[in-house]
Amino acid sequence: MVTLTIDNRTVTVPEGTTILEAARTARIEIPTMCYLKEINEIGACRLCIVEVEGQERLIPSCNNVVAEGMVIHTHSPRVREARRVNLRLLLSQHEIRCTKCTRSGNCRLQQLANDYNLLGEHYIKDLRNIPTDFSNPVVRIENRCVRCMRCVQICDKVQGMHVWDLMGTGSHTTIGVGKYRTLGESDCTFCGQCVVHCPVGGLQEHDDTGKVFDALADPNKITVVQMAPAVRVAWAEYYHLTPEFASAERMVTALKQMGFDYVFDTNFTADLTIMEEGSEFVDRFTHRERYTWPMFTSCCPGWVRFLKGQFPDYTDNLSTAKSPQQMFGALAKSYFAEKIGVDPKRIFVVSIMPCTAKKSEAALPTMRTVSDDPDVDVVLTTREIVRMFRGEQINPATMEETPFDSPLGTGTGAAVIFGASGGVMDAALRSAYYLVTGSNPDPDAFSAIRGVKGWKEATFTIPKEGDLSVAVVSGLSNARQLMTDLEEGRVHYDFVEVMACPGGCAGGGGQPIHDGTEMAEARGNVLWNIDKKSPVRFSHENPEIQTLYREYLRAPLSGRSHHLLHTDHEG
Ligand code: HC0
Ligand code: SF4
Repeated sequence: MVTLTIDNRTVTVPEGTTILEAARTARIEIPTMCYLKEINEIGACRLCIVEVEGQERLIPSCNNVVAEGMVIHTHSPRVREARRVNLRLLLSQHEIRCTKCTRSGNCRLQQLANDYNLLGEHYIKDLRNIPTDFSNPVVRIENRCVRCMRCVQICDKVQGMHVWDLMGTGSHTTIGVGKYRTLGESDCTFCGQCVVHCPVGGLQEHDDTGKVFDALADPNKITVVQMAPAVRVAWAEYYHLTPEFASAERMVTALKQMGFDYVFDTNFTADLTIMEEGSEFVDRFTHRERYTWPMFTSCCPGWVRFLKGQFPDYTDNLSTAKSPQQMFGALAKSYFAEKIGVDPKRIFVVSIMPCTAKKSEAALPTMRTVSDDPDVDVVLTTREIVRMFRGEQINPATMEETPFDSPLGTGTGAAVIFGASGGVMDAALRSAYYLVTGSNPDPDAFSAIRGVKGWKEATFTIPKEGDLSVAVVSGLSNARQLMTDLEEGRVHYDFVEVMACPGGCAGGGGQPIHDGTEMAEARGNVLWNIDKKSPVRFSHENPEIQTLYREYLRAPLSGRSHHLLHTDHEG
């Protein structure tokens, strides 16, 4: 252990601890912009500089480790003045138009400029003239970038995709898409992890709120909205509400007030996904020789794009089940349109997702099942819907609860856990067990695969069928390792769930941004708790799903189910 003094306090920490982390153990906050623990410790922003007695130069605290007897000052006059200079340098390359930036009010640079009283000063104005590419779900705005390198490092170290790279030299150094491609031409999966780790507004989702306002104002459109599992445990972070108060049903009221004609739940089609994907798995498992193994889940578009791009020989291993988002769109424009007796062309489907990649999934040419229009017309992130609420002066925190509409509005505990890593697998196993044995397992029988660990594995015994070996992976670096290990025969599984975002959709790229704080675990725990308290915890017991099969689809994997709910992953 090493003992040192920080701001007149004695601190004892393990050897090798950085000064920044040592200060944090004593609850001394040192400002940073670029720092992400164990991911980006490069001292790029120079805001975390501190003064060490006996050393002439100020040093960054994020990448210098403690030494016995050090005496450190984190907020001395020298430090403060140097920090102001470094902040000015950052501001000099940043387009200071906070009123038109989506991160206004949630921007580290804006906050520090305020805290260090730097507003109103004049900075260099000759910003680069690089046009913004609005053709993808992830949008990079050059003149807001502060070269903190977080996006590069997240993409390299956590997602293993190496999409972003340093470009140019000297004062022209910036961040761009490696190998001088456009983002659309690159391997980007649009997971949005770079967006949620950007400290300023240099990266954001493609804003689609205008299209939704237009549809809401169009008297010929019947507007139908679905809400993803993980959105319900994140929207209220903007309003500082407790998870108990911040229910999905309060969101329903707000969406109704906004003018949506029908508010439905993606949980409904998450249960349907289990019926289709679970049946598919049982079919594959009982005819093992016809298929290549393992079977992969197919509901995360970041993962699907990754697999098709990086390991295309494994595309057939993907379940043919569409994601719940896309099943919902296809059913809203078929089953539901028939039920209310309207032309599907009049139905405008909006998704609220924790995800940026869902925007590209909805735009796939294969996701136009019902007509030549997309089955899902617009995908909004959690951030976008909250912006819309704000613009309309709608505050869900002040609202009563309203139930979801029927018939696409009922979900079980098995559905809500889709939003957490391990949830899709857990829900699928609950129903696969039932399909094989005719009786329900303990709903918590598969809890070994829960939690945010990046790669989990377990073996479960299904009576009559034998042992089932499963893996649950989140984060694309882990997915790449999984694929390499599968290819090289180091691991063998029957069924694998992969989610592109660490911790699953709860930590998705479209979720509220808490600079430098990972939220997937806390949000995921709320989802698991909702499941625990749900009166129904098996997808096959969802009464609206049972009605859907009785009235319309007939059975899982029927001809109609195949047409509406499955895809060959071409395109
Ligand atoms: Fe997810 Fe989904 S769980 S991918 O993360 O399967 O976006 O929440 O909506 O579609 O249900 C995202 C979340 C979904 C889908 C569901 C799945
Ligand atoms: Fe989107 Fe969820 Fe996949 Fe992340 S894990 S890319 S939020 S579907």
